Amino acid sequence: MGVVNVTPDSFSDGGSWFDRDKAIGHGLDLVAAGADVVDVGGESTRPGAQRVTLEEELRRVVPVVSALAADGVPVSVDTMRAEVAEAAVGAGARLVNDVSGGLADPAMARVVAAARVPYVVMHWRGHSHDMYSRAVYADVVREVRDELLRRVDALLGEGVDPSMIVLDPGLGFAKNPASLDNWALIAHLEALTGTGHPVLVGASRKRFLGKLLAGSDGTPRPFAGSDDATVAVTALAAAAGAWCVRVHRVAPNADAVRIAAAVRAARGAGPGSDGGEPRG
Ligand code: PMM
Repeated sequence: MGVVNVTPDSFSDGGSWFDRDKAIGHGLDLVAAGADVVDVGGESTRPGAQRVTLEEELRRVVPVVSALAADGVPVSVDTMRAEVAEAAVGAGARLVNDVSGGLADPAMARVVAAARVPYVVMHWRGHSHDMYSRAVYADVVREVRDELLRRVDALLGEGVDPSMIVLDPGLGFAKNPASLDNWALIAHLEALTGTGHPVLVGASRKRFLGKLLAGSDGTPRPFAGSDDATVAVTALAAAAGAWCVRVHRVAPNADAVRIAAAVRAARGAGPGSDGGEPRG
């Protein structure tokens, strides 16, 4: 999944694709680089971000979704608002990606249930302006899984088809970048893959990577400087069974996904597995 942020202020790509034509061109470039889906968002979720209005989000997102979809691109819409999801699906989006997992807008469940499109339910504890104050965990892996499963139950109760639900640990969202929160979730992805739902991982250019890769004076690595680290996380996540990775630079991550798939296939066919004859 390649990212197109139609925003002036996203932390990871700093407004590069705010212009509509540039956003559309970038989406097409991401597909050429190997993206299976292009995620179009009009609201920045960087730590501390304030919300945009509904009208502004619609104005940013819908024309880009519609142009890319008309070009045959599989488009996902990154939104917490039911009205934006509905308009984007009407404009051709094939997936709804909701960083709030349906918590920000009670109407979202009804919209995705009616649209019958895959729905990414991310772990979320509140809007970006104060999300770090909510990053308090006794056992981050268990709590994230349990909170996501509670969301799944609520969504099923509102008529969402379980086979349409994709789970996402929400790396960087209400996770302390200076703690092991994000790393624990990556290390124990099986807590989510074991639920039977496909899993999406969004590590690309996140603050916790820059923190890990800080210089000797403690200055975090700038966002674009963590692209290689993103590829490393992609390889690990894909090898652990992630269904999708959401990334800014598609080509090297697409390679990493293919490598992980080859390793998984070889593991399945290797000695002692059910997938093939023991060798040697
Ligand atoms: N991260 C961002 C935005 N949308 N969606 C999902 N499903 N998972 C994520 O981790 C995620 C997301 C923030 O990153 P950006 O500002 O670089 O787009």
